[in-house]
Amino acid sequence: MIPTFEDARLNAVRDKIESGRRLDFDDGLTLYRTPDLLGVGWLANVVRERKSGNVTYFNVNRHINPTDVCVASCKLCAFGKRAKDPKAYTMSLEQVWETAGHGWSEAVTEFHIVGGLHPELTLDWYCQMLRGLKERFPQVHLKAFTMVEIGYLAQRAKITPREVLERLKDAGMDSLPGGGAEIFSDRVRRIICDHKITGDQWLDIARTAHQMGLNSNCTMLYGHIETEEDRVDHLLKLRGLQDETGGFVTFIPLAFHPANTPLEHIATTTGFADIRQIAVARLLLDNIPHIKAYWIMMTPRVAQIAQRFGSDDIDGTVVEEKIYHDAGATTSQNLRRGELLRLIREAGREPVERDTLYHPVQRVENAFTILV
Ligand code: V47
Repeated sequence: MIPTFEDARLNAVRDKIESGRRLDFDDGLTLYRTPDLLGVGWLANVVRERKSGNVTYFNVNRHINPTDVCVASCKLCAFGKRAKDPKAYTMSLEQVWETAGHGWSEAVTEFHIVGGLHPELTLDWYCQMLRGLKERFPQVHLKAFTMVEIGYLAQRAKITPREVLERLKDAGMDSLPGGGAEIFSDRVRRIICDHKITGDQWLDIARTAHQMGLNSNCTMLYGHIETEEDRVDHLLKLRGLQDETGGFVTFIPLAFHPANTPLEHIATTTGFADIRQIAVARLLLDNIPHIKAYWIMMTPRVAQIAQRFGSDDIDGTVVEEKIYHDAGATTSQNLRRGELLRLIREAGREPVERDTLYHPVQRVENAFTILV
């Protein structure tokens, strides 16, 4: 039975959830503004358990960032560098393929590949990269390129994003990660990422990918200069696109890490805000199957608690992480499979290893089978 809350506004939200009615913009603001975090979390947990029962998903993945050279200079980012910056790097194709196989004894099921907007790397280069990875690691799912990278490749090759997606899909891209969405508000984008595609363009490219049968994730960057209204608007836009396409698999809220960015003066988010964000996402995004608590961003401790506040996924082993660590993250860059299992079990959840599209993975020592 769902309890009665001290904050009467939460009772109205509870009634909607109980009767299967959709939450609206004002409900979203209530969830952000009520001091009753336990109440919000309680409701989110009800929805989470309806969708995923007692299971928390994780995967064994590896991040690969082929280059940090980026023409965009987003104020939110500490990762991107100008081409002439002596600290900038760009891997050769051989280095990408070598990195993919490096430093980890557990067989990964996913490569998560994103990078800067490099002014010289061509669409052909990225296609070769994917083909080389598929040749060497045919069993590994390639979750590659944000909508922002797709938009930039289209602009440079003077073709449409659909054509770019077709070429990459043909070369082995299996799905797309959720990054680069930031916050859809034009006012905020002009300040934090003014050279990036607009929010509408991000949504259009995601729509095109989904229409082509490619799944993707989606994200929201919060904890910078956005308002609560901007966050609700962002989440409802994602929900609207999901109604149309059904192509989003997982939503990942991303807390802004200000260190080493031009927005360094902004305070980092608090645990309260991070946990609330997970819960609000679970409640507003009623049509997106999974909510991921990305441990790299939240710390393993908070990501673990999030498993009782609306999240049903803790991401994966990662191995090497640059975007958050360049922006001051103090978390480790990898977690072994066994550590993920322990975090999940100690939260009272049942761990299930998944592939990128949430098929269960069965392991016998270092080999795996995906149960479709
Ligand atoms: O696109 C960049 C954000 C994203 C900062 O799809 C920053 O499964 C905070 O998208 N502080 C990359 N955030 C991470 C990402 C992601 C992570 C895990 C899983 C998945 C998935 C996607 O991080 C970027 C940008 O939105 N970002 N700089 C920063 N200083």
